[in-house]
Amino acid sequence: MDSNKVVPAWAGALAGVVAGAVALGVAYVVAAVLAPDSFPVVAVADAVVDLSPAPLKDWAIRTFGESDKTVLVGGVSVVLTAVAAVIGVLSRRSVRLGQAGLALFAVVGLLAVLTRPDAGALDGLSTVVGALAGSWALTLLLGRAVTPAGEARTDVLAGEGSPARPGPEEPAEAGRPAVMRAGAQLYAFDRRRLMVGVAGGLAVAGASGLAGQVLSGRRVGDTARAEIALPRPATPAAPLPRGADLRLDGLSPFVTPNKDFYRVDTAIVVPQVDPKDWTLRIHGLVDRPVELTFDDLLRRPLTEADITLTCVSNEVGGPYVGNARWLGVRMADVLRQAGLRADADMLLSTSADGFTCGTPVDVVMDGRDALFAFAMNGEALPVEHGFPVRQVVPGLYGYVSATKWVVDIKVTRFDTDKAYWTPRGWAEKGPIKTQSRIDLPKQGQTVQAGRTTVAGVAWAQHTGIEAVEVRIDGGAWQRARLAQVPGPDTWRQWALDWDAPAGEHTIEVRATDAAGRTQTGQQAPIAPDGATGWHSVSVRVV
Ligand SMILES: Nc1nc2c(c(=O)[nH]1)N[C@H]1C(S)=C(S)[C@@H](COP(=O)(O)O)O[C@H]1N2
Ligand SMILES: [Mo]
Repeated sequence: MDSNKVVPAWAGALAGVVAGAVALGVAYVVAAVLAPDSFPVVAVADAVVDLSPAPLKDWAIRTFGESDKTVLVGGVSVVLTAVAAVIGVLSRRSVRLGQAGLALFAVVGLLAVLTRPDAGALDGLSTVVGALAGSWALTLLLGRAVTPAGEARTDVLAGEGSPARPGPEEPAEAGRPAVMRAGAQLYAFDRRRLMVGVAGGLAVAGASGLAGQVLSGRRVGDTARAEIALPRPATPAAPLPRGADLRLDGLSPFVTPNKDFYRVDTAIVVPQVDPKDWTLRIHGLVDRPVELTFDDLLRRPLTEADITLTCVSNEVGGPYVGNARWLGVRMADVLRQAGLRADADMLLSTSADGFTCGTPVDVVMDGRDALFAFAMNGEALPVEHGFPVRQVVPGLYGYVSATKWVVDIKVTRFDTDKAYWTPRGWAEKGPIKTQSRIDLPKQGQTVQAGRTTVAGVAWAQHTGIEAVEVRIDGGAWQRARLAQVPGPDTWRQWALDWDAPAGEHTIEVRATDAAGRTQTGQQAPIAPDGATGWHSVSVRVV
């Protein structure tokens, strides 16, 4: 039946959008039960992340920061809504056409879902069931959009009983809806019936969305996490020196609370890994492949260490750095058990969601506290920080070392394998560059004239910070006082008292590492291997 002329375009678009909402709501609840990242919107967003060129990704991280994922999912949703509206408008001509549009959509969703590295056999189900629900809703809604408007006058009918065939329409006039005919029947647009259908569709979409939300609220990671009793470490961390935290208002605390710890990853939906099912497989260039369960890991001699993690995407003065006390097993112990071959120079670690890091073997084996960590600041790893197990390697940026939800280590060579970020324009190896940051005063702050404190943090992981200097308005460098540190693997707080005169002032900072190397003032962008330059803030003193 051709409802093209009788159903206005806006009503078609509305039907399309509501049908789309039903499709997504149903897909969401099915995905919540089966596998949360099989939700097609998430899978498509994931595919966008993986396929988009590095500069675009960097721009997104810079522009949207930690809300980049929200923005992306929002963007995908806007596109989906627009396409659903178009499908609805087309469906007025033929419901088949609309169904074909939906099917095409489902194929795109399915492709995104099934090409995920961790895709399971059932993962396509949410997309398929969602598309069927959407198609059903669309047919129902368009059926409701028209209503019989009495018998057609027989004298204009070409032939009784002939298949439904569009006839000439009677144009809409004020107060009288357009009608059309199918066989002997005249049809008119029925706004009221459509709206009742729309309300019903929205109710279905809302209810299934809500159900999906409730179901995905209690995920296996969260429940399993609460049940873990942390064993005592064989090698505890040295007690924190008294003066490790200067406790200044506005200065980053020495230990970053888990809830404030920065998060950077490619996962749109946080992988939910049950420690009961978790294993870590170590294979490749080894004498004896090893497979560990979570219990195996907990039974080994444990090491606890304070380590500051840094992201290569951290701009000078940026927030993607945090310090925590980690508990885990030394990677070197496990690798020695496997027996590394002499030609191996890279550990290609893979996460439960298919992300990979390439970590230099020599760094992990040189005696530093490179860990398979399962606890952070005295609690089991938060799910978004890699529960049940992640890597932490002092001195290397996260993208080459800190694999969260780690499940597999292939011992290999840099000339054989490429990790996730390497073909995307980032350096193969990522040692952390020495940096320092001014936490207070803040950029643009108005400060009272007189004695005030300038303070911040500096880091040069696994070498340590030996000095921090500050200068005002390009003047002489002045030594800041340094807080104590437990070792070379954490950041170090610093502070300087400043007798601030009225006016506009610029404060700059630079650090020198324990090997005597002073941080360069030369500015470099974050790609390919980390930003350089001195952090500066401008303040107004009154
Ligand atoms: N599975 C997985 N692990 C990952 C990443 C990722 O995208 N996926 N990102 C890495 C990067 S770039 C950084 S900086 C750190 C950040 O760890 P955090 O989120 O716990 O702070 O995790 C690393 N581990
Ligand atoms: Mo990172």
